[in-house]
Amino acid sequence: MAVRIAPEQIRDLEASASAAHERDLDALRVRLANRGVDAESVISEVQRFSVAAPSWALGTGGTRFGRFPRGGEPRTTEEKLDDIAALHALTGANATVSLHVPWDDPDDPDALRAYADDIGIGFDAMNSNTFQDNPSTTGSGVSYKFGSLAHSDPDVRKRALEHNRAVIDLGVELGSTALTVWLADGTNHPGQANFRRQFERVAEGLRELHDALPPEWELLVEHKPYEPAFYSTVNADWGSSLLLAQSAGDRARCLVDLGHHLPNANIEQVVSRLAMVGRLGGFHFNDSKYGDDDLTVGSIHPYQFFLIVCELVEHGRGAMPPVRYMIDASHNLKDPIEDLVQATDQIQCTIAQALLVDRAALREGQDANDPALAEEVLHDAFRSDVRPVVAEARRRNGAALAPLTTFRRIGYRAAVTTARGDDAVSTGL
Ligand code: LRH
Ligand code: MN
Repeated sequence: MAVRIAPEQIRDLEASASAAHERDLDALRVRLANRGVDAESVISEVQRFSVAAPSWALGTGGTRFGRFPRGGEPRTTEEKLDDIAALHALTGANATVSLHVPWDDPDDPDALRAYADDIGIGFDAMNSNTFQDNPSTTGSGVSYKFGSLAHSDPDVRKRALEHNRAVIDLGVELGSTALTVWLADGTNHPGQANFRRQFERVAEGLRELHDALPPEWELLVEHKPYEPAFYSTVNADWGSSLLLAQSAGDRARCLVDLGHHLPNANIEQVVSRLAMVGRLGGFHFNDSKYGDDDLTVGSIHPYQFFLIVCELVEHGRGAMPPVRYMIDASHNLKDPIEDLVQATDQIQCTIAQALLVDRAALREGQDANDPALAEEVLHDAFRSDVRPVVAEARRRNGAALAPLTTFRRIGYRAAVTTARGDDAVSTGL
């Protein structure tokens, strides 16, 4: 029996916090008005925003050194949708899920779509998987050990294309309109493979996939510098990804996973470049300290995340541009839903801060070569406590003022652990 979180339940639990919220909101409304900012425009833009939840991050993540499942994890794709519906009830900003095949491999796509419709969850980009051997994707005699679309063996490449096309077919049945292709393809040893031949094989494969896209669909290519390959990766950086998207076709764009950049990379500039040439397709939001750590959004580099969102608002002429926003995280220690609540809250707050940037004053500082002034303009926005307008946006979406506290007070995890069992473990990373 699925556990649902109803808007009335949230309202009743948060009734005592409503007066304080109104006071904080009124005070912020005045402060913003003094800066020429209409709080209503910020509230409605935050209300409008939604970020897809990853189906592979509703269980406990782990590393090669260990995994500490907590029980009560979703055992089926339906139960993952239940958890995303609970998340969305609290944030008002996670109306879609991004599935990963074959970690999600529904027997009856129509039934799954009907189930999702019932609970108000849609399907964002589908993710294929040619980085693990799996009977349903490789079958016998084929392995992705030495790559997939880049593999020297045409049978392996053929199999990888078949899998991607099958993922598109499933997505069509579910109402999705995008395929994300992240390839682990690369090498561990100098000389192991020819860089150019590998790249050309991948480019050819992506062109074939692009040309097989149903109408309205788009192809997202996701770059990553290393892991699991530790000497070279075919689609290692934004430059390689842009070349692959441009050679694949008009409906191919680049997906930027924030954790897929070498230390000190200027990710906000990467975003600006891809947006400038019309090839920015979407994001996997997370944060990192060292490698592809898949930590909570904005938990390590909040100012960098703010600068990235400022580039998006700039590109969107004062609003978030219509690209695909998704979270891609792995929860080794935190409750998966709590981590996704915090990630979504951080994204909502950062959007509100970016909307406070006085872009005319910033331009003035830039044109006058006055870096101190330009920086002050950014700091003014970044140092603004926007939580009241974000809470109000959630409240108007029928969601929670304080989603994490309310999630705990509702006792959702305990309820689903009773329903699913202590040993229930989810598919995914
Ligand atoms: C690769 C990646 C990719 C997914 C996987 C779950 O590191 O970011 O987006 O396929 O994580
Ligand atoms: Mn990713």
